[in-house]
Amino acid sequence: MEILVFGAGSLGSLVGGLLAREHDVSLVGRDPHATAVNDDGLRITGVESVDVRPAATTDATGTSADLALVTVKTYDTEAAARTLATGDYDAVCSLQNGMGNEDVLADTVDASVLAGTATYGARLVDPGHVEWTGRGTITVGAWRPVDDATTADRVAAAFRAAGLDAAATADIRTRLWEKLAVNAAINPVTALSRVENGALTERPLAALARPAAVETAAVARAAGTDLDDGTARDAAETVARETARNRSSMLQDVTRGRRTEIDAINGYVVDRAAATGTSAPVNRTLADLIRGWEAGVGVRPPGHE
Ligand code: KPL
Repeated sequence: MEILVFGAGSLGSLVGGLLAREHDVSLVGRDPHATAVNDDGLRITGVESVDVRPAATTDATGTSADLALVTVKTYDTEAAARTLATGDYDAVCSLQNGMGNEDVLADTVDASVLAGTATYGARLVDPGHVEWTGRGTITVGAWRPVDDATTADRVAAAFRAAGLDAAATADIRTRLWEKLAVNAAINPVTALSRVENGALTERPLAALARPAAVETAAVARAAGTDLDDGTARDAAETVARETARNRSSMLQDVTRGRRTEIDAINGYVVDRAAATGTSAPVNRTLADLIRGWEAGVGVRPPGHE
């Protein structure tokens, strides 16, 4: 399968690199990473060591592929969708954190749109080198058309053919809320405490991460998605354990002084709570702390105060 991975950061490089063992993969990323991959290939170390030679570019305008995987940060989804709209893809699949990405893709790109969740842990070490810090799973499902199970099955099978742990589901909307609970629990707490994911399996941080996940499940139910507290809590704990040595993407963002995905994660939970007449005080506190940090270091864009 021809696969374009739009967003060769940590997760995109890891997933794209693993897929390149079996498929014809092109990474879309920034320099110097894209040039290093083109010149010397992509090196994956950690859970497994893999050396592959996917193509890499900084500009995906007008390209075509069977599948475009979107792995950019949530605040870059609109720009990615506009670029993808200039090309030709049978299917586009978001593997991003947070909520709202699929609607942006479906509104802009003329292709089948899939939603996906990924719990793999990854860290970009150097240009051309990504560390695989935790085994995970990938789940994909039809977003538009809502009943396009064939495309979801085909994409999951392509992932599995390359050795990834992947499955298709008919209930991707519930899975997205479950993954949101995982990110709402893990990302801001690890970023604020500057710890690896595994620290959230123990006190004192477990006592903060757990209610963030449970609160997200309550908001999901208020918004019409049947996610129970235990499922959300167990999902967050399982991912924290299985990616114990990973530095979450939000911790990597704050360490590098970059904007985070807080608005699409805990910020989204708070917004949906307000819209459905519930409250989410733990998520609000975590969102406010991260937003305060972003404002303090000057990475919060105007209009997002
Ligand atoms: O999605 C992640 C992230 O860091 O953004 C998890 C799965 C929590 C891995 O760290």
